[in-house]
Amino acid sequence: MEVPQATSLRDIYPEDALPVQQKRWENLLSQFKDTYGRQADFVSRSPGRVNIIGEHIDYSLYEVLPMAITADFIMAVSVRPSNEKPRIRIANVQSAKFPAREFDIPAEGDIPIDATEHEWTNYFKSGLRGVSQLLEKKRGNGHFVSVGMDILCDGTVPSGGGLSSSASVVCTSALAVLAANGEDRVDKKELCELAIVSERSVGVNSGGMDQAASVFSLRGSALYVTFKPKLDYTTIEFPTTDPELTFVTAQSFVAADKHVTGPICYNLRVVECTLAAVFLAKAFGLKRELPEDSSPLGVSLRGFHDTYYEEKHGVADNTKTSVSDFEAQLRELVRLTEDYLPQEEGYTRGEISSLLDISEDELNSRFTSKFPVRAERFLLRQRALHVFNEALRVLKFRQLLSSPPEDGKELIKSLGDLMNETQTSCRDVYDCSCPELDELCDLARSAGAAGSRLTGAGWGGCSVHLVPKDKVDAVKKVWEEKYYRRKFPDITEQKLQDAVVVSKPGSGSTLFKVL
Ligand code: NG1
Ligand code: MG
Repeated sequence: MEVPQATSLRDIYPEDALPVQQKRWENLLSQFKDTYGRQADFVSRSPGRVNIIGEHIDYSLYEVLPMAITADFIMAVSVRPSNEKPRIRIANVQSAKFPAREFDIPAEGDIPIDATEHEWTNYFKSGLRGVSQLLEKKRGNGHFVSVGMDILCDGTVPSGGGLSSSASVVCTSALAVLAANGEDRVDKKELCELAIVSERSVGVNSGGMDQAASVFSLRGSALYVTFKPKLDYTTIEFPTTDPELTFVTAQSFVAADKHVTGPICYNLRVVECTLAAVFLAKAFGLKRELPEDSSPLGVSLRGFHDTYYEEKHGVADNTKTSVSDFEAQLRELVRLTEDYLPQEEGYTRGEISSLLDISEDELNSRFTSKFPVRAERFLLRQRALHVFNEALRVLKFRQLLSSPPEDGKELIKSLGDLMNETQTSCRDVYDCSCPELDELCDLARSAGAAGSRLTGAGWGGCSVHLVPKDKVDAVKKVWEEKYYRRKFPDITEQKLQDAVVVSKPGSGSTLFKVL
């Protein structure tokens, strides 16, 4: 599947978004000319995503169900003359917030990226670095140096908002660098894998959900993303129901900063899930080492899951197990975890290393050094229970979409119930919610939302709600009165507009040739 080349914005955005997008793109292209004195060659584009269900399980390699949203990152590019030293000039339409930068592309070695600083061009650099490494391998004629590029960007995905702003920048950047270097027939999976690796180089050992949703999405469909045995996806049409299924996203305006290495931090959850996998493997007496996989630290709960069934139940290759058997396995793993990981108070490094029969130094070097985490206790039980139960909810949600009950009201209630269970688990078991997100969800449910939950990493950022169309205004109203105007009395109308968005499943990465 190749990244589509669009010649009209109609190929990219839903009808009702066209007027705004037309003006936005015209502004980008005219500002490009003013900035660089010539017309852009092409525009690269990748959207943000909202995760409908399957939270904090992609890095454990379980399936997730996101969809692309209309908000995206667009990048107008022109290739600089090849007889000059290759140089990057990158600017943003929001020049005050994201100041213009210039830098030469080094003749040898990788593009330098200082991941400790929150420099907005780091995500572009990570895309540039990823593409350079890919093309060096692919073209095989020594060190690859990209052509010079003049760039102007415009992003509308709120950053730190759980709608994957970072992934939209990395996917757009990688696509732009590929196209600038003559690779304008880009395989979607190649672009997605490249974006996942690239984003990890700027310090967040994320899963692959965001990049998959940004690259693969087709308008009108949700995306069912699998990570094992390899990254793959299927699109799932939303059934047309009465009342119509409407997804609404609402910002909490609490900045979720994943780079915080405090107890509530993304990287700590990745470490806890990884430790839970190796702990369970040992506790269940698995003989074989867990298989090396594409999870951030190389072994995952999914790897444990498959190895357990292959070894203990003689299953040849568990990734080929039927959905119903897989569901039964997950239910059994929930029960076994309750027995084998009894400590609600969590496990210390000492307890874990002694069970694994390794030194604490080895434990630290293998699991808690790649990304710095500060924690005395690791809540292995809670994290494993959330992951197995959440993986079950994704399967049930997908089945409901694929074979919906006749009655639309029943469908919306069943889907909503699953989303509410996810929110409860994120709040009480995985501890990645926050009071503001909980309040947005309670208010939405009180006004008729069928399902309400945080979306993305949590600890702030965004929420997603399944709302029957005829209840959308009531939900917006209760948020405005009881949340936004109360917490932010001087909120501007524009910020209020941007806070709540009715999200239709949008299209993914696209290249747009400027004619
Ligand atoms: P957000 O918060 O939208 O960037 C993050 C991870 C995802 C996934 C979700 C939780 C990054 C880049 N993305 O999404 O891989 O783990 O949290 O489900 O960190
Ligand atoms: Mg992100």
